[in-house]
Amino acid sequence: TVAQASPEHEAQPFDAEHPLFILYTSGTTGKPKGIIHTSGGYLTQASYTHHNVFDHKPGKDVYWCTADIGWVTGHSYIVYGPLSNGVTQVVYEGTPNSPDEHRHFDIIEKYGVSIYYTAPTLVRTFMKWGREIPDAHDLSSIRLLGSVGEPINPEAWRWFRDVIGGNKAPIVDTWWQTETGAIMISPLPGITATKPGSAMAPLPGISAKIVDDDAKPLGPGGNGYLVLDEPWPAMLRGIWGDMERYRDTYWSRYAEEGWYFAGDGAKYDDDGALWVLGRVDDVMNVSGHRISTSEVESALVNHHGVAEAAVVGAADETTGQGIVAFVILREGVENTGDVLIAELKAQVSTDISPIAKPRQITIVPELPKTRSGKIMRRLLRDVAEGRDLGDTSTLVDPKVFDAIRGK
Ligand code: 7RM
Repeated sequence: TVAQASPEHEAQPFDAEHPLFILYTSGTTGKPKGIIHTSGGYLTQASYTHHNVFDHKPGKDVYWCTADIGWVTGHSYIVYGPLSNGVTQVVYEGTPNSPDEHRHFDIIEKYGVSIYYTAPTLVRTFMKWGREIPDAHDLSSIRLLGSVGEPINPEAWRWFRDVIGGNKAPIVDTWWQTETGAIMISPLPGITATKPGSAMAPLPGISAKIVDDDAKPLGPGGNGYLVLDEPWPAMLRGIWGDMERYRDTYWSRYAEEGWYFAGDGAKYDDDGALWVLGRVDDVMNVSGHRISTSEVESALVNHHGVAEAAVVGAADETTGQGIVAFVILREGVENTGDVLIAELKAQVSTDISPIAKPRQITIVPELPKTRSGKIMRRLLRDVAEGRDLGDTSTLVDPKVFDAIRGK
């Protein structure tokens, strides 16, 4: 118990390669992998990125990373990075709507939170609840916002900056993985000019490329695979108990080049800004056109009535895959049925192209998500293709499927 614990703690030295932790990935795509991290490199990079990406000033800032401590974001940016930098921080566990939807804003106001690091899924939830809620609070202490976990759609980015950031706080959209241990691609506040929805560029010391199947680097507009072509201090050291799977998953695709395969699709825009498009397994193939799920989701959320959208490619006899969308409406928006669905299809058609128009759109009350806010598209594909559900053990709320199927 706490009473029995010693008030003294003497730090112990460890070898740099001493194992630090094994963290199982959330497994949106299948069997979880135990990712191994070690001490020296991981701590160095967690500390360095926490200091620089969040422009953290010890003793001045009040920092709040809203992640679960059991997600890698909690490990690197609640525990190791912040504590190594002498942070003053909010550590909070609980839902954002208990006792009511003001919870996060009450905390920001009460403690004067200056750096707020969260996930796009929560930003969209706040949008759904309406801006009256944050508007009822003094959020002027906020000077920096962060986003992590999935691509942030431009609409949510703008809302985040405007409503939570007082239209002045920079947003750092941080791309990284359990496997990378620390932030790899992100703007640096006050240094990098940002664009809503783009993670912009690799951090100093990090090297990334976007390449095609033949390892050819792609220029602006080309949609390809994100690879890390140089090592980095916090890189994973293996998959616990399965080194063959480790080699196979990350190092076999570009074995000749010796590049790390991240499993994400990405592109550069005409200004050279980097856009992460989501997991490669989530890219759809419609009549030979490669369309990313996040692009279609972003177009749907652009409609004023839509709070959140999840898109999957379901087997289709004529087109190979057909686009199936699940959509949550904003609070107070009336579901006009076919009229609304026609509007949504038209929106995607004009925003992207007629080929990206969903074959089917279903209005649902909830989406199946992991605790880190990632949509379980594998399970939605099961629903769209009429299959029984696979492993649902990493879902926050397995009951959402009754609602989605209208039971
Ligand atoms: C930190 C974390 C990793 C996967 C990754 C991406 C997606 C994370 C962003 C992002 C676009 C971002 N670790 N992802 N951050 N996609 N922009 N800023 O999430 O191991 O749980 O997931 O998450 O697909 O490969 S994780």
